[in-house]
Amino acid sequence: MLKLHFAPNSRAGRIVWLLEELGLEYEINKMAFHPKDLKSDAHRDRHPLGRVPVLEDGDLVLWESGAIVEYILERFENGGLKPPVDDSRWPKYQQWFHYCEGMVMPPVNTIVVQTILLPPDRRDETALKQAQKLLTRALAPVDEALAGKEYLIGDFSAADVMLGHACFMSNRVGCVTDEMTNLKGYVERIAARPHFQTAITMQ
Ligand SMILES: N[C@@H](CCC(=O)N[C@@H](CS)C(=O)NCC(=O)O)C(=O)O
Repeated sequence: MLKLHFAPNSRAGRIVWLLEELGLEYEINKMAFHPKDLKSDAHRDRHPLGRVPVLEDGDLVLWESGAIVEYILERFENGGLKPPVDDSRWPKYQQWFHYCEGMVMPPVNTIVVQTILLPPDRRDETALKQAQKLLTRALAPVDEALAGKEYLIGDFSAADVMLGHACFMSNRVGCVTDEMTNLKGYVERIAARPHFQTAITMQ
């Protein structure tokens, strides 16, 4: 059975969300979002940087949330969450899927580090402001693309599992502005999905 190594309030939520949307069975190893678990020898054996998510399937140990999502869709079932390569929606599906880790999550990481993870005396206001500016800029095209659409490529897809989760996190850190009305509505739609709720509230 698939085994997901998980910590709360992390990208591992994406994988729980996907597995739940697809109705797949899985086991879960719940760890604390804390070095005592994530940097333990046992977890470093699974992931060289001691990060989550990590998926185990038999002898395979796989990390990087995007790669895990693709693996599950290709190996198990895609439940219509990924358009085929000859579908006209496929290129944009790819674009938004990769925009998540490529452009949106780097400034989200910096904001989380500079507002939560670092002790107040080690925080850097300039780095924080720069990341907030970068994130707001990176979200603008997502807001634009969502005009008249419920989800990134129209119907719900695994691009929403990746980038929708990142937009939810961006909203949490206060970077989805009131002017981004399409994106606000999108984050609300994502948050209202029952399987997303299961994932985001998991501790
Ligand atoms: N690009 C990686 C990022 C993995 C990552 O940085 N995960 C964070 C949680 S969201 C983590 O494990 N952080 C713990 C740490 O940095 O010590 C992915 O998409 O899986």
